[in-house]
Amino acid sequence: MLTHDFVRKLYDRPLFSLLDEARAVHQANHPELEVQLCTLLSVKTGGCPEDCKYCTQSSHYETSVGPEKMLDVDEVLAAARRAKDAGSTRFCMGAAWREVKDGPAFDRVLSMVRGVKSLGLEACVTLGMVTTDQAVKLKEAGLDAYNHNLDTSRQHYRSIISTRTYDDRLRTLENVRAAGVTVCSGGIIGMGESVDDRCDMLRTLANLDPQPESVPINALVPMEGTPLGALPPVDPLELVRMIACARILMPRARVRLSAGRTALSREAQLLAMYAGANSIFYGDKLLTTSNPAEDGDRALLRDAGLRAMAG
Ligand code: SAM
Ligand code: DTB
Ligand code: SF4
Repeated sequence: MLTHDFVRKLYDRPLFSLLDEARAVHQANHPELEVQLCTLLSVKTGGCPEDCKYCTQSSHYETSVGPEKMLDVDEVLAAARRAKDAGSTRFCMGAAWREVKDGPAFDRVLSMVRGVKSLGLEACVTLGMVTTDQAVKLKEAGLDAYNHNLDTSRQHYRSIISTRTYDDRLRTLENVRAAGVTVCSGGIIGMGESVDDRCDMLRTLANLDPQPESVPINALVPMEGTPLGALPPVDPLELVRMIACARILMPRARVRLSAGRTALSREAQLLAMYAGANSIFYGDKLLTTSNPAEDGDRALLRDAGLRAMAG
């Protein structure tokens, strides 16, 4: 088991020494110069009963995002087809739910998963808490991965979300694992947490057995109307440190440079990829916020001699 002290010493290393090690681990485990492109779609937006302080979709805050109807399967599959044609190999569907409830809405998600799989894409969903039975149904529909982020440390979690606990979060990850679906779990930096909080989150993720196959590292996108809407932007070098640590601690995982790229220079994004990020969200929208344009991302990879992962 990794200790907090070990992770903290890694995080505090001189930047170049941290980068050297991250690069070596990356090359040993992911020798191909490849970045996976994933497209996100919010299939049920807004009106969420949870109170995550960063989120536009929580019904607790007045934001520009209101509750919307769930999308139809056909609309979702049309978007998935566009994503595939544009070069994505993974399609991630999000719903602003506290938890999955059995019934027509969940059945619709199962149809979406079957449809996305029939297009030859990896399918991922993020739907809040799930039971093992529900995760088994998702697995049977063909789901590859379930995203459920720890977001931050156990300690800091309490000041970010009051409507559920860290243990609820860990239980869902166990249920997903028990159903044989791969785990996608990471977090956000820039929410007023300390470096110890960041290290604690990394330690918890890396000590999961088996480790998550996919680790998204988000930089907070401060959204108007949310309690964290006025926080200052994170220093891109902090994001690079976080990614380098994730790469070293979870050598086989796909580390995803996730929300917050619109505030990063091309150079900062490439440094994050050098440090071990080998996936980005592709397409000009995340769930409710904007993401860099596709042509700029293609140019970025091309200029650096990186390839988009083939389907
Ligand atoms: N409702 C589901 C849940 O929370 O598990 C799924 C959707 S939720 C929007 C997925 C993840 O997006 C969150 O766990 C959080 O890490 C990330 N996220 C949401 N809003 C964000 C923001 N403003 N900035 C950065 N990351 C954000
Ligand atoms: C993750 O860690 N980041 C993605 C994905 N998992 C679902 C979501 C980012 C959302 C950013 C805020 C928004 O667009 O609403
Ligand atoms: Fe709801 Fe997920 Fe947003 Fe939290 S992060 S308010 S659970 S949609």
